[in-house]
Amino acid sequence: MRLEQLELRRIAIDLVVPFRTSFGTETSRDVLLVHVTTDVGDGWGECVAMTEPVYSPEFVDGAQLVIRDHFWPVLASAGEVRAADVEPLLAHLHGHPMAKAALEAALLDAELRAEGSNLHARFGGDRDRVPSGVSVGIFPTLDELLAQVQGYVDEGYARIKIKIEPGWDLEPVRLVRDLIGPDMGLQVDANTAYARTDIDHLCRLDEFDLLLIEQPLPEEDLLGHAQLAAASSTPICLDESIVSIRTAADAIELGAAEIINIKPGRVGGYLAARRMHDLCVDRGVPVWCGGMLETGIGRAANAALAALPGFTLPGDISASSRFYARDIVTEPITVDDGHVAVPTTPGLGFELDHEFLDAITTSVEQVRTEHA
Ligand code: OSB
Ligand code: MG
Repeated sequence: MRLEQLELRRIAIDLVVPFRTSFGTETSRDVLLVHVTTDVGDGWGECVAMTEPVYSPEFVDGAQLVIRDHFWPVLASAGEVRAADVEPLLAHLHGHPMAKAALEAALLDAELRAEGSNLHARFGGDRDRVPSGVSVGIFPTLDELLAQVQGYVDEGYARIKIKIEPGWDLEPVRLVRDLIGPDMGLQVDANTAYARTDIDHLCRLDEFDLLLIEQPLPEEDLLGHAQLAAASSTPICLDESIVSIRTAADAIELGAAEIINIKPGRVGGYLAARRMHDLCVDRGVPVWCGGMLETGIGRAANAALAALPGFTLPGDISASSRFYARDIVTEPITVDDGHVAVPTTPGLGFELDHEFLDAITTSVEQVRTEHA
């Protein structure tokens, strides 16, 4: 394809319930959508960068700038490009995996649509539906937490993940385990809120038969995670730490990652996410697909990724309604019998609801590229 136009569109979309993690509370998302027009058609990608750099160094204004001023000029002047060329063409520009992932996703959407194909077919996942887990935030009271969890159990989710932080761990986990019973999958995510000095404390979670503890320690602390993994009988899963195939391989070898949460935005794109899956399968490490509160664009593509055979644990691929009253796609993801259907519509697997998209658009920036 030859790239003709870049559109950077920002939307404001409210969450149905505030989402609190150890790094802060979100009540709405300011989402950057990347829309590319090429000589074979157009495509859309969603950037998962948040407003503030609290999950990783990226933030949405920075992502927009680096795509517009640094990434797009390289790709637009490269002549014929395929989605698979994005990563190598931008490799000399350090970091910004979420921005790169969004641009690559837009090219992938355009390319697949032009081929009359979709991401599920491209990846070759062997399932047409994937188990759906739900990520539950921190609440002002335990009663509110339990009421939310009960609602998700009633909706049929296949597993529950609750956010923890110092002061909100053993008691909420005990109560949620009692509520959902011994057979339902339960896991916790600390988003780096603990320190190596908390290893003994974190081992007290062992009695609750959790599927995993996600990213308890700071992202750079691979050795601390290895020490915790050796001490704890609950498997340690990394999220924030795993920023590349190399960190994944090293964390596995160190014994710091017994399970890996794969997020396409964090690792630089869906194609890199697929390669990380392949590495983990090769090393015998289970993976699951994480989420970043995506709209229907990102969630559709996540479901196609999660259909690959190494995704043996339920992902954070909840129904659109878990976060949004109305989505920007015409067929928002739903949970049926604890599962989400893997979309097979052309491209990444969604069609936009243009009327709603326009209604919640807060800015549009366009860059045209004239080819000689
Ligand atoms: O750590 O997995 C995380 C959302 C934003 C940033 C980080 C995380 C999360 C979630 C939400 O847990 C998962 C989802 O999108 O359903
Ligand atoms: Mg996480």
